[in-house]
Amino acid sequence: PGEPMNVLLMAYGTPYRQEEIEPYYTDIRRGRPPSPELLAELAERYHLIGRSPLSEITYAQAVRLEAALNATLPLYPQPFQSSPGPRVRGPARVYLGTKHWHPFIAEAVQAMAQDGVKQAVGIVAAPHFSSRSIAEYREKVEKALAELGHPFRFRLVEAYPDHPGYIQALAHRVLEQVWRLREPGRALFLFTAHSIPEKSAQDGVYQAQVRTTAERVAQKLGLAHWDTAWQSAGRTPEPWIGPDVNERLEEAAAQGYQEVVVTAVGFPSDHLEVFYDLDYEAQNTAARLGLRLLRTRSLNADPDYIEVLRDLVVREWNAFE
Ligand code: FEC
Repeated sequence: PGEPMNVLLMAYGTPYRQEEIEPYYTDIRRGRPPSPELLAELAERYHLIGRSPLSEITYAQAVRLEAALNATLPLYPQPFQSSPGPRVRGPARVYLGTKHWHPFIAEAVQAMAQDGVKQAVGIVAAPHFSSRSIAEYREKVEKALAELGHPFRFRLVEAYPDHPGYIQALAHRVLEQVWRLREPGRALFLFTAHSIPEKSAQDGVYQAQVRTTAERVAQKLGLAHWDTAWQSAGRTPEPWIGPDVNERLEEAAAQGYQEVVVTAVGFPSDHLEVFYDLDYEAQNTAARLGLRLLRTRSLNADPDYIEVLRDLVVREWNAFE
């Protein structure tokens, strides 16, 4: 009783400055520095998009989630049956930890321990479970907790591929693109998520969750033609799950589609892999194929997505016995 609702919001992290690209990339590669060619190629991708807005968006999500948790009035008309609010109406505190750059997850856990946190809920700004995403966030929290002698109890929201508010928020944005189509009934709707190596995806959980999200959105909008595809596969020789979004666009052109709407359901926020991989690379592929490609805008720190995070966090907090 009286314990504030402590939340650890986690996301991928991005370098703030150009000179941080190398150590960031080294962290992603688990401490192995990239070759000069790989580094130059990544720096060029950042250069082409200007810079990634991921850190600002993640920060805005944390600030707004904290405000939503502390609000006594709902900030947004509820599109779904949402949870009533914190059981203990103390001040809620949201800490921010990112996987591959500052503030690192371990730094956030340390700050929480210093503040005397006894119990906390974690949530990742990524809706689908995979051994290369949510599982790694959990490992990082658990390692930091173990190093500090387990200062607080921790529960993690594992995944939310079919949360009704999340589906509603996506459907709302896909609909904005439907309005722009010349022939909505003849367009292909592609729902993408980050590819992962095949060997990390053998249980099929990740693919099934992404499929569920796509299916729910398609059902809600009554989309006639839709599919899932994978994007942003890493630059490694091992096989990654496919089809890659660019391959799927080739296939779409061969199938006679003229308009395609792509929605990156695996990422709530705008960042390098939306602005480069979709808006630059996939757009170039589409142009080459004579396809009209429209990209659905991201959820970012918009109130409907914040309400989804709030609902999930409150439910998880209430699951502490
Ligand atoms: O805007 C930005 O600066 C950061 C964008 C960014 C997001 C992101 C999300 C995910 N990743 C996932 C898996 C992998 C695996 C590897 C990998 C590599 C990279 C590289 C960059 C990068 N990722 Fe990422 N990812 C983002 C950025 N990612 C840069 C390194 C260059 C490259 O390969 O393109 C391969 C690691 C290895 O080499 O061992 C695997 C997954 C997600 C979605 C879930 C999440 O957000 O956590 C899964 C955003």
